[in-house]
Amino acid sequence: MSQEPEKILGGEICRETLDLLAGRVATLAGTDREVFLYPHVRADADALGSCLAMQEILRQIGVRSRVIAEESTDEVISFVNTDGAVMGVCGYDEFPLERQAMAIALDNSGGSRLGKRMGMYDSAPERWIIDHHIPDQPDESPHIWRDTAAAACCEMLTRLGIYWQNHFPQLQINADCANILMMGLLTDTGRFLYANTTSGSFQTAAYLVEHGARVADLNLCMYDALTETQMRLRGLVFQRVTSLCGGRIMIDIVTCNEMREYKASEDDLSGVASELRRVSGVELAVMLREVELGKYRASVRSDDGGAARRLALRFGGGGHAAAAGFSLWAESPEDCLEQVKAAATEEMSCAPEHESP
Ligand SMILES: [Mn+2]
Repeated sequence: MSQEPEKILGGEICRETLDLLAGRVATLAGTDREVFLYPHVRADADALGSCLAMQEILRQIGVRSRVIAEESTDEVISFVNTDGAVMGVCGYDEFPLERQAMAIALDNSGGSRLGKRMGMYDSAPERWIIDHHIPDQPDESPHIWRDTAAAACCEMLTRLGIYWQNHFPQLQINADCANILMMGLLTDTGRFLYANTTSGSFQTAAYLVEHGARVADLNLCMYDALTETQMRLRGLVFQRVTSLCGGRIMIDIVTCNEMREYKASEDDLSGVASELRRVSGVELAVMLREVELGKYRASVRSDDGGAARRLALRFGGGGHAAAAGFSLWAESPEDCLEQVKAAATEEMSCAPEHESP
C-alpha cells in the first residue's frame, strides 16, 4: 500500500475519504440498490460531467446509479450533445426512492443548490458530497471530499477514477468518460484561461486527451457554435452595459420581455458576464436577468481576489472567488439594478456617482 499516491495528476486526493466511499459503493455491486447522483440546479458541464463520469465509473464496478437533474431531460441532454457521451440523465419525479441506497451531491454541497430535489437527497440512507466550491460552513462529515484548489469537479473525478483502480482493477477511464470529464474541465477553467487553472488542470487535460477526450469537437460544440440569438443578445448587452467606478465595474440587466423578444432561453446569457470581465480595467462584472415577475438572478465574475463571491454573499448567494451567483427579489428591473449597483460600488469601495455613459 506504500505505493499509493498522495497526489494524482498534480492534485491532492483524500485517501481516507475515497477508501471509505469505495468500500461503501462496493457493497452495492450486483444488487438492485442504487446510487443517486445529484448535480446542482441549472446543471452546467462540470456538474453534469462529474455526475456522468461517476455513473460510468459505478457502471464499470457493477453498481447501479442514476443522475437526477433538476431540469428536464431534454434541456440537460441538449447541453451534453457530444456524440454518445450521454449515459442516462433523467428527470427527478419518476424514481423509486426505496432503491436509493446512497446519494452523492457532485459539484455542490446539497442544501438549496439541489432545489426541489433537496428532500430526495436528504432522505437517502447515506449522503456524500464531492465538491470544489468554498463551503458556507466548515465540513464535519467524513462523507465529504472537498478540494477548493481543484479547478473543476471533473478534475477531482479524474483523480478518483485513477485512485479507485487500486480498489477496482477493472476500472478504466474510457474515451466517453474522458470526453465528458474534459467537458467539465474546459468549462470551469474557461478553456484553461481562468485564474483557477493550475498545472494540475493541464496534467488532467493531458491524461484525458491520452484517454480519448476530443478537445476540438468539444470546443466546436460548446464554444464556437454561437447561435444567432446569442449573438444578438450579446449585441444588446454590449451596447448598453453600464460602466461604474471609472470602468472597474460593468453591469447590465436583461428583462423577461427582452428574453421573449429575442426568443432567448436562460442558457443564451451564459458566458456574457465573463465576456464583460474581459474588458480592460473591469474588475467586477455582473449580468442580471429577470427570471419571473419580481425575481432576478445574477452571474458575477471578478479576478481571484474574491470580489465576485463577496458580492454574491451580500445577497445570500455563493460560488467561487472569481465566479459566483445569487438571486434576489426586487420591485422592478430598475430597482434590481439599483440595489446591485449600490452593493457593487460599496464592495469595490468607490463612489456610485462616477457612472458612465
Ligand atoms: Mn464546478
